Amino acid sequence: MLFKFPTASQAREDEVTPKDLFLSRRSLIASGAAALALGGLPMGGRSALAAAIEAPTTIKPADQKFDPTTPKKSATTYNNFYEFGTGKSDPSENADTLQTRPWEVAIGGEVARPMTIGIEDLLKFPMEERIYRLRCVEGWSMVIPWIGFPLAELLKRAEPTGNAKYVAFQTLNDPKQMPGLRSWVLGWPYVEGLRMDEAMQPLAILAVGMYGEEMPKQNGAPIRLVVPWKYGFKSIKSIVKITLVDRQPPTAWNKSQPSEYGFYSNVNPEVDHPRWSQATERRVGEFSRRKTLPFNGYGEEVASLYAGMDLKTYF
Ligand SMILES: Nc1nc2c(c(=O)[nH]1)N[C@H]1C(S)=C(S)[C@@H](COP(=O)(O)O)O[C@H]1N2
Ligand SMILES: [Mo]
Repeated sequence: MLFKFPTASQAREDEVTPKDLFLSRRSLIASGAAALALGGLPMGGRSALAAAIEAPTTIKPADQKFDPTTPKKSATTYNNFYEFGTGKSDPSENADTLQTRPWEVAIGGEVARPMTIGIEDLLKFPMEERIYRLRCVEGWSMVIPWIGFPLAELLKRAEPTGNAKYVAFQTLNDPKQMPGLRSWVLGWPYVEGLRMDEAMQPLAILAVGMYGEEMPKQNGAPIRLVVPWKYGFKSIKSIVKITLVDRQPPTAWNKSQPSEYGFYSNVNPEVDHPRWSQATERRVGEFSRRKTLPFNGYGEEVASLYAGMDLKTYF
């Protein structure tokens, strides 16, 4: 399967509508997976298509076979993005004030090549579709077809130094665009962090789209992290800053409730959150609950990162 990602800088202004500016997608008829991900797909202008980036698609077969993809409508109207309010429908109702162009991500700290990279250049990374489970610590989950590229690819470009042991992420912090910042819900800006080896794990992606389309604002446009083996709150949205550091960085939920939210936050059915059992989960759109899997089902790929660690202590 091929995706086409025309970017604003590649498309001629007079040939495209704003909707075309981001991405269009070739039909997916070549694959049986098509039916899962097909939605209303915007068609790109001619030049946009000509200049598009083509990339092979990776789909996790296990997810595809046993887990139906969550309807796009649910994944884009049932959100946590507290910068736009704490209700599940608040982000989809309020996030239109987020300005996603121009957008830059600053990468610095323990790197040989600090840089500021614009969204147009971020869109030039080879894109893949990854169907991942997203497990929220509140007890619900979704299966979402993300479009993005491994975080490791961006980090490598900045050339981490030997002192880079962790990666710190920061969300945009603009009360004019984000009404939720006017009240103290969390200490703003939203920040998150990963250990360096977690950040380099190829399952950890920076996502710029979902369901074959540009990332909706409520889901963290224009670029957000997706770390599928960790609780959803680690997957920080609308990132403006990435800093490589030598010490474990503060994280938004850990700062606000350290007894409830640890730094690692690997999905673990055996370690309950003080207020919510983590043993089972409800897929958004389904009624019955299913068993939560260790590392959210990605143990084969990531369990070795935590060999020898007591996951009850390092929750
Ligand atoms: N900046 C920011 N990122 C965030 C959040 C947030 O409130 N602010 N919520 C987190 C939580 S709790 C979850 S479960 C996921 C939800 O992602 P989704 O809305 O795309 O499903 O985003 C995470 N990223
Ligand atoms: Mo969450």
